[in-house]
Amino acid sequence: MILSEQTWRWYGPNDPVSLANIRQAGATGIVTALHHVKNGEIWSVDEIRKRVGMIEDAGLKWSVVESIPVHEHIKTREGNFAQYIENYKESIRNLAMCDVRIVTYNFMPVLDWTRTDLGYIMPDGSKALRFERAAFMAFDLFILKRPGAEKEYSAEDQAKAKNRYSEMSQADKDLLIRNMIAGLPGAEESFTLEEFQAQLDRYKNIDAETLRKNLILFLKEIAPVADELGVKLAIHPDDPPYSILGLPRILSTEEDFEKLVKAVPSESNGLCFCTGSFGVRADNALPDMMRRLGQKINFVHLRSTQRDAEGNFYEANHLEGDVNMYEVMKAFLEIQQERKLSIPFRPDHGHQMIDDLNKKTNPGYSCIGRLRGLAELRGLELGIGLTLYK
Ligand code: DNO
Repeated sequence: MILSEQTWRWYGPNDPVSLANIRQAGATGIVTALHHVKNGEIWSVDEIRKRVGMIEDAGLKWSVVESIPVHEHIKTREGNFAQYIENYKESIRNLAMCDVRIVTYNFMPVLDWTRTDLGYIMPDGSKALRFERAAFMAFDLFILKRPGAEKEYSAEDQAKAKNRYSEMSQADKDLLIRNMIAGLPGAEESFTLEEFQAQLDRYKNIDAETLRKNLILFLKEIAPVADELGVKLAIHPDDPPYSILGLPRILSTEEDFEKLVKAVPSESNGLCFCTGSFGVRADNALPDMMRRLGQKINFVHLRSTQRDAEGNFYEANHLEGDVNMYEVMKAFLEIQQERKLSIPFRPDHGHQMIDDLNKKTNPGYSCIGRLRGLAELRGLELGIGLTLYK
């Protein structure tokens, strides 16, 4: 039987969760990035080696890069984009030289993942991340005051946003701004409101098809380099998986990913199957989707969300919420047996709980909640695996 490789996201030497902690949690692989290297610059062999050394000294392995950031100029194809693409290729080559061969990235304009509330209190007292639609619309319409935003919301939604906004204290507003644009862990940038609007403006003339075209042009350049070196690329889906703030989003569904595969049929052109991101859409039938895309899945994020009729969602415990993790895990095991390949997954996010409630933690990336997630997920995988494959 082939089981997955269990990995853990580590933000580097400043992460409050140490490599020793991660080893005790039971992960064997590390998912990390050189967050100190400026977006767009080359990751040098020296810097990569240093990081590999730290990880190996702790008895672990650098299994996956998450992420080499894609510079905004590559997404819009302006400014120095050609140079940034060359740098990207060079970083891939340097990683391969150090035997790090899975590279995650995303192509979401301006913002990476987006939540409105980083401390949503669950009935058991732990804290979860949440996307509240009314707060999000209030941010868009009344805080950011994005030109033209009102055209994108129904009268009913606008009324909800107005209500929500009128309930907010100044402190609530400040916190919402921070949550929205000051950069969640792993995000490449953080902005003031003015800077943020200026970034949005850069996408005025870029619709989804143009952005997709730019992604394909980027992939056509980097995939051959990755192919040659046996590096696997893993694009991360949009989170949440739909357009926000008037920005185009192009990786929210199976069809979106298929378009990429069709345009760039390279071996290396693959997916980071994130159940938490895709799972926010009820029309993404995750287990079947996973089976159909199985050959192209190079990395997996396991996490669940709970939606409601208002379009809100919160991050549920890994085995609860809308994601049918049992069926997902069955599909995951199937594709691994079929490909005769152990694919890395990481427990994505976790609730802030127990001692972590009194610590300063990276939102979504505290230790104990992820430890719980990893323990549940690896137990589930082993249990299903032993029943089905012996
Ligand atoms: C959030 C993460 C994302 C992800 C990037 C990949 O928790 O899943 O920040 O790392 O989108 O490029």
